This record gives sequence, C-alpha cells and structure tokens, in this order.
Amino acid sequence: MSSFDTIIRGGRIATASDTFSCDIGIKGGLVAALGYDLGQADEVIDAAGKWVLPGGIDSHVHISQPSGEGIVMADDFESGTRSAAFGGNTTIMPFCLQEKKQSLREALKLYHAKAEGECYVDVSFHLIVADPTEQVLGQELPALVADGYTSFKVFMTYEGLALSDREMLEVMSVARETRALVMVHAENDDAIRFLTDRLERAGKTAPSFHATSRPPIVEREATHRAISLAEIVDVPVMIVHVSNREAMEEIRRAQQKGLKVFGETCPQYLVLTEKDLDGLNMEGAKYVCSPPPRDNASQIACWEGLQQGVFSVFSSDHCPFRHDDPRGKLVPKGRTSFRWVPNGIPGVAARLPILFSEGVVKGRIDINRFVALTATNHAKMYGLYPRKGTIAVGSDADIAIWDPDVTQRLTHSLLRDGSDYTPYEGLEVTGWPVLTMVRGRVVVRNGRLEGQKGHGHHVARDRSAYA
Ligand code: DUC
Ligand code: ZN
Ligand code: ZN
Repeated sequence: MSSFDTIIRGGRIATASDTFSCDIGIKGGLVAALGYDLGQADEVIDAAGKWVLPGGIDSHVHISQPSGEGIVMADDFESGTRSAAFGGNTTIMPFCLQEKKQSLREALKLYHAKAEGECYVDVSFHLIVADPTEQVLGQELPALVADGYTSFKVFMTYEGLALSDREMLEVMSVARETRALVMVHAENDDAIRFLTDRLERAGKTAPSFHATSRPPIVEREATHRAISLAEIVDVPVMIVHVSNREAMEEIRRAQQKGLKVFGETCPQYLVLTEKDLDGLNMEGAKYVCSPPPRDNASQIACWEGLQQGVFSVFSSDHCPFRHDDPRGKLVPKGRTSFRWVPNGIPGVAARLPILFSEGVVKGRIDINRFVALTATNHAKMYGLYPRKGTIAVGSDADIAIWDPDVTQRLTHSLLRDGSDYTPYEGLEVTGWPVLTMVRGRVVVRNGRLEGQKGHGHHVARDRSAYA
C-alpha cells in the first residue's frame, strides 16, 4: 500500500518566509510530509524545474452579484471558480451582498444555494453590510461572525450601498466587539455625484469621464475618513482596492502611528491607466472599474506599497461583465453616460501571472513576497491560516505548480471565465501556473480542466489574526 495519495517530486518550494527543495507527500487532502525518499504514492507529479507554491487565495472577488436592472454578472460559481483554478488559485473569497431590507441570513442562503455543488476551488464569503439595522447590528452580525463569516465590507459610495459615517461607526463597533475585520470601499460619494452631474451637464458622458468623476482626491479623502472612524472605534480596518499614492500614503501614515490599518491593491492599478478608458465606440467601457486605473506615477506608488509592506494583500477585485452584451458593458443606458456603465472588470485568472511576471520576473519583489501577497497574508488576514495559505505539514494540500520559463501573451481564451474579454489582452507574461491542486486533487493540469465541480466547498473562517 502506498504511503501517500500523491507525491510532488523535485520542485522548488517557496512559502512566505522560506525557499527550499524537497518532495511533498499528500494524504487525505493534507500535506503529510516534506522530505526526501518519501516512498510510494498512487500518483507522482514531477515538478523538476518548477516552483511549487501555496495555491493563490484571492480575497476580493464578486460572483453572481446583483448589479442593477438588466445587468448580469458574467460569472456564476462554476465559471468563476474554474477561472480561478486556471489562474493558480485554490481559494476565493466572494462577497455576499445584503440588499436593502434584506436580512443577512437570507442573503447568505441565496449565495450558498448558488455556490452549492458548483465550485472547483474552495470559497469563503465576506458579507457586504448595506442595511445596518438594529437587528443586523445587534443580532445577525454577531451570530454570523460566530458561524465563521468573520469579515464584512462597507461602501462609502454607490446609491443603495453607501453608509453614512454614523452607520460606519456602528458597523465598526460590532466588528470590534466580535473581532471581525472591516473592509472599506473608500470613495467620497457626494464628491463623485457632484463631479458626475457637472460632467454630464457639459456633455462629457463617454466612459473615459468615469475616471474624471472619481479622481485620486476623492479616494484619499474617504481613505483618511475611514481610517479616522476606525481609530475612533479602535478597530482594525482593511482599505481595499487602493489605486494611487495619496491613498497609499494615508495608510502608511496610519501604520506608522501604530494603527491596525491594512491595504490591498490590484492588478489594474499596476498595469492599466486611465488612458485605457479612452477607446472609441464604448471600448473604454472594458476598463470601467472603481477606483479607476490612474497614471504611471500611481502605478509606481502601488508597487512601492507592495514592496514596502503598506499593502499586505494583492487581490483581483474580479467583478466580471461581458463587453459585447446589452446585459453587460453595452447596456443601452451606458451609452448615455458613464454613470450607467457596469462597474468592474474580470481578473481572477490574470492576477497571479501578472504579479509573477511584473513582480518576481522583473525583480520588483522576490518569490517569498509574491507568496505572502497572493496567499499567506490573505489566509492570516481573514482567518484561514495555517489551514490554508502555506505549504506545511498538516495544512490543506492547496498547491500551484508554476513553470517560470513559459512566456506568452495574455488572451481571454486562456483565462476561462464567463466574460468575453480581458482588460489585460496582449500583455506579455513570463511564468504560468501549470497545475492547480485543491485539497490534494488536481483541478487544472497543463491547461486542461481535470477537477470536478462540487469538489470546492465553503470554508468557515476563524477570526483574523489581526483582529
Ligand atoms: N467595488 C468593488 O469592490 N468591486 C467592483 C466595483 C466596486 O466599486
Ligand atoms: Zn469596492
Ligand atoms: Zn470589489
């Protein structure tokens, strides 16, 4: 009888702290041994010449989320988790959106029903708190945190989603009491609406004006305010999808003061700019997301944030819509103003290859920081560590094997999501995940889907290591 179900042989392993060469013995979905001469296994995977890394954890993903009348998100849980696996991810963390007047439990029931039996990789929901009633604050949130939903996102912009400062404080207080982590979308809603109205009155309605309507100062002000509110309550806070230097410096300043303020950035802020929104005939709609991509100086600032630890996580903010589709980016109202163009871009499969190529291959970050930014820190931040996010005896065998020598141009067909484009089309990347394994089972091998949907399941989380 074999000692192991699988042995991964001859690869070079990197974790967030160490780099070493040995074999990995896997049994019952767990890493059971690290060493040499591990003996027999039902399957031996040759990883010579390859990196063997913890599978990516993408802690910022939107799937099957209601997005406005007549608009449909391009990914359901089947296609979204499939795409995640093709991009070297083994866990994703989608949002469960509470609608106004809806209970959070009710919302969660719907999302679980959508995900059940459909997932190729593991999933774990964050909650979006859009209607913080007394019942939600006093009863639902504490009970849900106890059940393993240990993080919630709040929005400072968007009609129907934006919370007042008072409401933010109330949610943050519950987070403090329950040791949950609050994620904040930081943009000043009044300023955006003022600028949007002014642009529309001047006839400036093309997708490119989306970026004009949400300049860096709008993000910087809200970031400062979110940090201040968290300081009042004395609670840790994660500022998500940071796009520019001013917001990044607000986070750095708070960290230097000793506050538990964390930051996240995303691929669109490293390799896209607002110029991408300029395309004629609604081509620019492909790049409409919030905050919008900025300029080259902002890209440099985001790299600095990653290199210097101001940002602890690098996520995709995968929020996919089809482009050539009246239920996606070409929704009829969107032609009348950028205000109505669905907000978000796909990226769950492109995230890791972009950071590997632009970061590790180009020498901006080392392989250990890559692992920290794409897996380990997500696991620690959101209560999945050490079960996930590392390669260690006893951890889930969530592993991605990377060929560092493959060079190719990103193109949508490689990414296997439900959209019809990638905003990163044509970007040359070196390094590619050639095998993705979730709890010991191969899901993707050499560009072919081997996994079964339904193998991925929902994971209840512990408290954040930082809460
Ligand atoms: N915020 C997100 O986190 N994702 C997509 C759109 C948005 O505004
Ligand atoms: Zn957001
Ligand atoms: Zn998002």
